[in-house]
Amino acid sequence: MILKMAAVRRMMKLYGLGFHAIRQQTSLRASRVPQQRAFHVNGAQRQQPFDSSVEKPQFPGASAEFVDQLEFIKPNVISGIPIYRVMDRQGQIIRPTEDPQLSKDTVLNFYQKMTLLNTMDRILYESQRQGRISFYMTNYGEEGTHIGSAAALNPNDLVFGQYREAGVLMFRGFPLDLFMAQCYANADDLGKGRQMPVHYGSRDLNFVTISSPLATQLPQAAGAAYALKRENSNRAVICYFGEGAASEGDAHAGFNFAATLECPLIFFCRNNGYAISTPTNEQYRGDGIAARGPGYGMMSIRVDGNDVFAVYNATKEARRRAVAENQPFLIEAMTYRIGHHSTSDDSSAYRSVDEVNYWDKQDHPISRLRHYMTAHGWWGEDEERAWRKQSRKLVMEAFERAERRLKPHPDLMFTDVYEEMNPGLQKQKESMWRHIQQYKEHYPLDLYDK
Ligand SMILES: Cc1ncc(C[n+]2csc(CCOP(=O)(O)OP(=O)(O)O)c2C)c(N)n1
Ligand SMILES: [Mg+2]
Repeated sequence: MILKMAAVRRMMKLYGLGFHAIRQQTSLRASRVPQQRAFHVNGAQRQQPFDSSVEKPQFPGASAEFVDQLEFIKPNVISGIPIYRVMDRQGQIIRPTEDPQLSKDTVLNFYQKMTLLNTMDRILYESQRQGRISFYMTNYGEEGTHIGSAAALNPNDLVFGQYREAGVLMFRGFPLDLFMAQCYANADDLGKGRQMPVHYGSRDLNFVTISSPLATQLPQAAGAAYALKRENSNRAVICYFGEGAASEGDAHAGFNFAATLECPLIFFCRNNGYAISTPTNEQYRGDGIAARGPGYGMMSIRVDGNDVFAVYNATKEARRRAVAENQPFLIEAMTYRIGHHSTSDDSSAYRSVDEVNYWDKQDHPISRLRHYMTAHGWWGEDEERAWRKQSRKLVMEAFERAERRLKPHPDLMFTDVYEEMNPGLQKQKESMWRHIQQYKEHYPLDLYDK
């Protein structure tokens, strides 16, 4: 027995030393180093009487007390997480202290970006319907989540998007011509025409290129946020994703890495009610996405995504604290996808027109902000008419320029993967050119960059 105790003490000493050494080596001392628990083996040396109620659990994986009654934790222990909002549906500020008190110019900019996005969506959606582009995804109804969150960030914060966040990029200053160039896959496209439409990316605007496989961006964002923390850069990462993507295994990996590595990262879930045709009541059983935050040890909040000020306030505070305290935040923005999932979807097959109309007519982020502006005397019918005309003109002109522009040189399909093209790719390139020569009539090369 004495020998055994001595062995345990030696082991603890070893562990203690090891832990200490690791701590000393790293310059990345966690800002919230968990309290090391005192290791007491209660009553080990004690004689009778023995009081089991004073025993404390020593398991390294939990900080908790013992109980002596069998009881399962109910899944709804966290349920009905409230939805933070600043404005009611009529655009009236509910509690004056929550009003972010943004200037008239700032609010007008929010409104103009939200409506410009809406106009761009309409024109590109129609353009796909007319066969001019291959695919499109609209952002209808989610404009408040984009603009409210984008405005709360610093321009050098890094953005990882899913695919329905064009407003974030627009807010950062991505020009209409580049949106169009990407969707038309023309020679001006930053991605050189190699991606499906709406898979935008911009190095200059710190917006990582969209990838199609769902949720890949979550672990990538955790990695990027960890790198930014190591650089002491005072930058944050924001990672957007849908409630459907949150069911992917990668979402778990991203949440857990971000929490354990204490990364300055904002996970921003757009809960728009659907993942293509899968409604939320088939997507999960718990109380949405915000309820998962505490499970990962993450600060979490649920906000009204159709209230641009609520989104702004929540993101601003999450951003401030994420960087100041090196910890991730989870924001679940409740909203509604008014459009079809994409141009490959017909949502009338799985939801009613009445349901869609409710959100379009009665709980829309754009009309809510407009009510607010009107109440302040900042916007009226005349301004609206003039802006509608002007914004449509801007979009149409960019659209016409993009359509006229040449396509990228076909060779570009094979570049940029390796610094030097490897023999496999070289062979594929040659075979492509043989094919093009053979079926010349189907390949109008004069429309491609020389
Ligand atoms: C790994 C993976 N599985 C399936 C798909 C097909 N897919 C594309 S979008 C989508 C729905 C995603 O829904 P959600 O995350 O809620 O985003 P939303 O479209 O509502 O904005 C699915 C299933 C995919 N792209 N990647
Ligand atoms: Mg969704």
